[in-house]
Amino acid sequence: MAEKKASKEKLFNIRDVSISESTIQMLEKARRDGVETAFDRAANMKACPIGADSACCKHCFMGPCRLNAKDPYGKVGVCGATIDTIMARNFARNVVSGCAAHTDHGMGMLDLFREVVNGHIKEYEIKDVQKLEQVAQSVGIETEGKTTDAIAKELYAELERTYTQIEGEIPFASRVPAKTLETWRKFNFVPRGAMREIMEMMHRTHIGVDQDHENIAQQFTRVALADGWGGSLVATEISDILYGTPRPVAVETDMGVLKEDYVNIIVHGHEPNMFESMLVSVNEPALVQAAKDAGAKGINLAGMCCSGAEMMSRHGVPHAGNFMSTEAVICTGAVDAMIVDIQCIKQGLVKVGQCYNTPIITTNTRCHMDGAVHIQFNDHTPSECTDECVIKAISRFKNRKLPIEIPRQKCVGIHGFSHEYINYMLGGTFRASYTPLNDNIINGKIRGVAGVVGCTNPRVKQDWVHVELVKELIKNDVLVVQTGCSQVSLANAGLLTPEAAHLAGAGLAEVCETVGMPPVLGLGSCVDNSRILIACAEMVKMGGLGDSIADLPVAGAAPEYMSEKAISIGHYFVASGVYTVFGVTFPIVKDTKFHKLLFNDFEEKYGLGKWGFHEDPYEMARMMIAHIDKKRKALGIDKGKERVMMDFADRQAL
Ligand code: NFS
Repeated sequence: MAEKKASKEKLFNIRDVSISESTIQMLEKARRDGVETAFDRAANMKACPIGADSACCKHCFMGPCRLNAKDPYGKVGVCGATIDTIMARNFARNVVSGCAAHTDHGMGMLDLFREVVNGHIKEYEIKDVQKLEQVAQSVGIETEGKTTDAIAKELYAELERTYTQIEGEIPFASRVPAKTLETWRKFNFVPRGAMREIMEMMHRTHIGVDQDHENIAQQFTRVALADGWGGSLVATEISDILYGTPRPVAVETDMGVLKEDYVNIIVHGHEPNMFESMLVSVNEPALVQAAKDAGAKGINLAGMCCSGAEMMSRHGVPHAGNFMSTEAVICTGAVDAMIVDIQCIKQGLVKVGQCYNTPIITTNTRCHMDGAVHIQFNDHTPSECTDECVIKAISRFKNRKLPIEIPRQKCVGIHGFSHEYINYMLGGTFRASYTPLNDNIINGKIRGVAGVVGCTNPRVKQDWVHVELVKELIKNDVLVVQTGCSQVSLANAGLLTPEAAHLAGAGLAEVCETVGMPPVLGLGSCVDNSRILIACAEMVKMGGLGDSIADLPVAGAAPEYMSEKAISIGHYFVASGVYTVFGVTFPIVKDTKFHKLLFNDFEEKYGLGKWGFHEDPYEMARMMIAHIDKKRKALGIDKGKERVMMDFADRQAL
């Protein structure tokens, strides 16, 4: 049977699934070595068409019930649930899961902060006092004349409300532009505390509770906002306070950052704590000596996925690749240990690790994997775990037996554009503000700003949709801000450099050349999407571009998304006022009331943003640019430009 099954395995053309040359090279090697990756599994696993449309319900055991997407109102579930109820409930649970991931991460950061502030943890400290004061002031804490310690304690108590508060508004609601907040209050969208919102959403999606898609959407909007302006923003701000706010730094990316004659350690995951401690361990003289004694030139540390994006932004740690390259990188044979914490960690890594004798080490209580080695990380004694991981890697280096093949691809880009730095960069030390950005948008040199973020997904050609979309946007004078795997796609394509300005339209290129910045700005990890929210809030505050985030000429996209976290992020952008376009697939049936709600009514009825969907990057760009132009027109800044911008059709014609 097994042989028969193997002969049925579909072989795909490797060049069709990725544009990352290093990943392609490793997928070819994997095939030669008989190793399977998520690309193989995706080719051999047809997505369930009913599930893909979100037309099935399995929340009770009278079902699962399957509706017909071609005739959405022709049938209901056993309980009588309509297609709109079923899709809204499924979507709500996606948002809950995504929000829970980010808020739990943020709460972990807050736990660490509390222990540092109370003096129970000595290995970490408050590194960025200025940021601490700014964040404290942003939630109304008086900082004048107070010690750092006192401010930190007050801030901790205040931010804990983000999670545990039962009534009222989350603390960072104070940073939302007044008009946007007013809209949220009107429609009951303001989160109280994340735990309460998640609990209520899980309750309301139980059989026989909330059966009105619009009412369900009211609650999942609160949940999503508890992520963006709550858990994610707390994660970003506390990380900056403890580890330092990122500033631009040149970083090497792609698999060429691995070094054959070094002990190579890859950290892949999402929380910065373990990675920060790993950075200390790999520089520990005794461990460096141990590596040398084993015959290595030293220890080489690289990141992957989101914590990798965070560490490259904050400390310039090299980055080996994004989500769809995590199995491929092990096929180099050069990875002496892959150390993971939480989120986006494929279980398939364990098997690939076994094929190349690379230990996959889990470190977090929330994420164990069958077949992986577990070395528990503890914030109170961080080096115990990370030192042991390094020792494991050194011993694997000593016992390397398989041939090593490291792809040559390597790119240097500039990363680490926090929202604070964008301020400084555009305004200078003495007049740090978003005014120059707003001015350049008003005068038309910059047409608008787009956030392009999110995962890579084996259902589409890895990196290709990200890269083509971003190129199209900058060509049309749209400044692009990025996070997460998408940022890595563009970094590997060489677009995070000031030199990439030549790919931008004349207006954007001029601004980039004057300031010396890339046309594509990397802001960090996925929780750092909160930096984009704050940048939007600052743009509103500076004036000239309307009163709410929904007035801004901005748009967002996650063109290769795959996770529920991405759905939560997408919805908090929509609910904050941003038109947000997703690619790959969308869990919804067209021509339904729920579809109209997400893709139209959030903008028309509530005056916020709305969802968009397209698989094609050029069409996505066209949709986003059309939206930006619509907002420019509404602001009355569409006329009076010295230069007529070439529109998408003209460029296509060329
Ligand atoms: Ni964000 Fe996607 Fe994962 Fe990061 Fe990458 S896959 S939603 S980008 S690593 S979280």
